[in-house]
Amino acid sequence: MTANQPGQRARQDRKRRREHYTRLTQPLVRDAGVLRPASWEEAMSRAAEGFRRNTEQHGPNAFGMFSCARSTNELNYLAQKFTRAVIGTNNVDSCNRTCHAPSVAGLAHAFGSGGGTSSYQEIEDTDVIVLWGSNAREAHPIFFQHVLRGMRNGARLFVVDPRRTSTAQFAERHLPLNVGTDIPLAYGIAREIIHAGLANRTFIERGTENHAAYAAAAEPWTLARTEEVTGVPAELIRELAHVYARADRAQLCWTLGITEHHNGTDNVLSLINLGLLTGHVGRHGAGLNPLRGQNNVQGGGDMGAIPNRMPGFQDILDPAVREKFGLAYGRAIQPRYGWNLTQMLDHIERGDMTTCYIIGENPVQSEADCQHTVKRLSNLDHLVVQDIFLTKTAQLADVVLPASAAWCETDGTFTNSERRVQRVRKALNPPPGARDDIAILCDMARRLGHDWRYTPEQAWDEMRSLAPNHAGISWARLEHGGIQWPCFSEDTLEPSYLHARLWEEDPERRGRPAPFTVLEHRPPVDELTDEFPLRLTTGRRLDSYNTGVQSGGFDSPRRRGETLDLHPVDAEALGVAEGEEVRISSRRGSIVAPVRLDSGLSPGLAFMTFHFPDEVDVNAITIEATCPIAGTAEYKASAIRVERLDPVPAV
Ligand SMILES: Nc1nc2c(c(=O)[nH]1)N[C@H]1C(S)=C(S)[C@@H](COP(=O)(O)OP(=O)(O)OC[C@H]3O[C@@H](n4cnc5c(=O)[nH]c(N)nc54)[C@H](O)[C@@H]3O)O[C@H]1N2
Ligand SMILES: Nc1nc2c(c(=O)[nH]1)N[C@H]1C(S)=C(S)[C@@H](COP(=O)(O)OP(=O)(O)OC[C@H]3O[C@@H](n4cnc5c(=O)[nH]c(N)nc54)[C@H](O)[C@@H]3O)O[C@H]1N2
Ligand SMILES: [Mo]
Repeated sequence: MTANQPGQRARQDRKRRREHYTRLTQPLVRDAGVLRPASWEEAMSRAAEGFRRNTEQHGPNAFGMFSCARSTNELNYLAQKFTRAVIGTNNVDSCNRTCHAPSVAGLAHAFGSGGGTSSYQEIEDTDVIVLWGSNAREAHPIFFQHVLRGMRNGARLFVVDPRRTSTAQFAERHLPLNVGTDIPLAYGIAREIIHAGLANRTFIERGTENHAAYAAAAEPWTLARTEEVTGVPAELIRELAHVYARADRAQLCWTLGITEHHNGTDNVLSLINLGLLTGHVGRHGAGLNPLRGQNNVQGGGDMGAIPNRMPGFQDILDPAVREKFGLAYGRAIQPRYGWNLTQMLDHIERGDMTTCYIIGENPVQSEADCQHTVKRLSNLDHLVVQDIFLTKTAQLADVVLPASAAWCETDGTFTNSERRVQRVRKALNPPPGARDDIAILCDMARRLGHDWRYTPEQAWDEMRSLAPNHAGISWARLEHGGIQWPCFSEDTLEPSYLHARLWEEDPERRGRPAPFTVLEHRPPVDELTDEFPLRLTTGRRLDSYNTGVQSGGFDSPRRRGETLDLHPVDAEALGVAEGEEVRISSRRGSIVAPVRLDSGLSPGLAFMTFHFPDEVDVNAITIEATCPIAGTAEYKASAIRVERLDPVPAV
């Protein structure tokens, strides 16, 4: 090997990546099994014709829309309208399904609406911050700045995570629980609060119901039993219980460590129970907050790009809601929930969904058990993918449409995790040949007989005329800064936090109480056995983004590629060294990756990302067990076996 070979290889790697990550600038259509360049006219007419053919032959429910959580509110509004008014089905969803759908379902169950309850300012004004199943320093670095400011103002930080993450390193206490034991831990904390007389009687009496049944269900979870099941020392559980309950104001924030489980919604409800028990909701500085994932996944759901809600979180099963939208859209809204993304994939497999329009999603690399996803998508009669790159998903399409990148090449709005709607403005022209997401969608609607001509602002104004909780947020107002929903009129603002009503003395003004939910502990589906003895959890690193489509083409000084992170004790038992490539197998399949040692893990626990699927396809081994309420997969708990590639021969 000559001295400059490694450098040459790195340069070749970079060149290969840059070529692979060249933006899409020309539509593609499939002929004789191969994607070839086409004119916009040809590609659009093929795309529209395929939708028409399939819905005529099989009815509107044969169509599914995957909408884009990276694109604007205005695109998401029009994508759901396209699905409901042009095609006539409620089958519209987005990556929220893989992510925070359990948070939305849990919050809606407890409080009637699915948004986080506080503002970022309140994170700075609070006394205790609990980050539960969240690696905010790496995955929510902007939010984490508010956490740091809160700490500078005196807040105490607790982190609940199986790994000692970089977030945990900032905390006063880190509770390293076993994967999938969040419900027992929440129960153990609750029981301690109840027995220490620290529950908030006023709030429980005014704002909640079902407390007695909940307290009874918590009773078996003594500190000793909770320690045994969760692996967290009893003293730490007791301390968190006392600090959280005694605080004047506390914020409980969670992310995917809670939601990406086969019982994700139950996990969310177990945290909501803690907020209800202590009255840490409905007041300034006290709240229950999922930190949302993609830049506009909150907005996508708010805009109705979900199968059960119209824009503004209005329930499709409410006849008055359907009537209002039916009149406005000139087409009756189906009186049933559509299929969510997980269900759509099932129906594609069964053959009763035959066509999909995927705008800015890469399910081939993001869905659990992705070999299965490829098989399913290949079953479609007609697949249209609208993206900024030629993804693995786009490579399966019949028509590929090159789009502009919402965050810098279009005008519109995004909504962040504190429900704040903010303007985004076009700063760059899209590459020649790419077209704006909304312009493409309007063209598609026109080809299917609907004379759509929307500027982003017109789409927004139509949306807020139909969604009372957004009615007061005009673009003119947004010139002066972001506005949180709910905002009912153009000359008022609501408090920055939700559900103050639950504290009202007058029962009339209080409205529906928030219920405690009794929950059962059900361990991860993928069982640990002698054959698959290690627990694999998957997640993120600061330097990369999701399936790597948007980050993989650029160098980062911190990036080291995919690794299998192991505790040194496990590595020693397996006889593997740092950097050594190993085979990682689950009940779904096998992949190969180099080992990295991380003493922040517990023995028995391994970690990988899903940022480099072109090199190491982690979702080939994750399990597709899903939460029956929210449809989210258990990305956070697979059972694996690790083997050396070149076992040392026995002597
Ligand atoms: N840099 C970067 N930032 C991102 C993204 C990215 O790819 N890169 N993606 C964005 C998206 S789409 C999302 S949804 C968010 C996700 O943001 P996060 O949810 O913070 O990210 P993850 O790393 O997936 O998971 C968080 C933590 O859950 C822990 N965990 C695993 N199992 C359990 C368990 O059983 N219980 C508990 N309590 N914790 C557990 C993991 O150890 C991990 O540290 O990040 C967003 N921000
Ligand atoms: N193993 C494992 N798998 C996971 C997870 C995990 O923790 N572990 N997390 C899950 C989670 S939380 C999520 S959110 C999903 C993410 O799953 P996906 O959303 O499928 O994955 P991304 O890589 O974020 O893909 C985003 C796509 O949008 C395109 N895009 C970006 N901007 C625009 C735009 O303005 N317009 C258009 N038309 N396209 C655009 C990008 O090019 C890219 O192809 O992955 C899930 N998969
Ligand atoms: Mo996400």
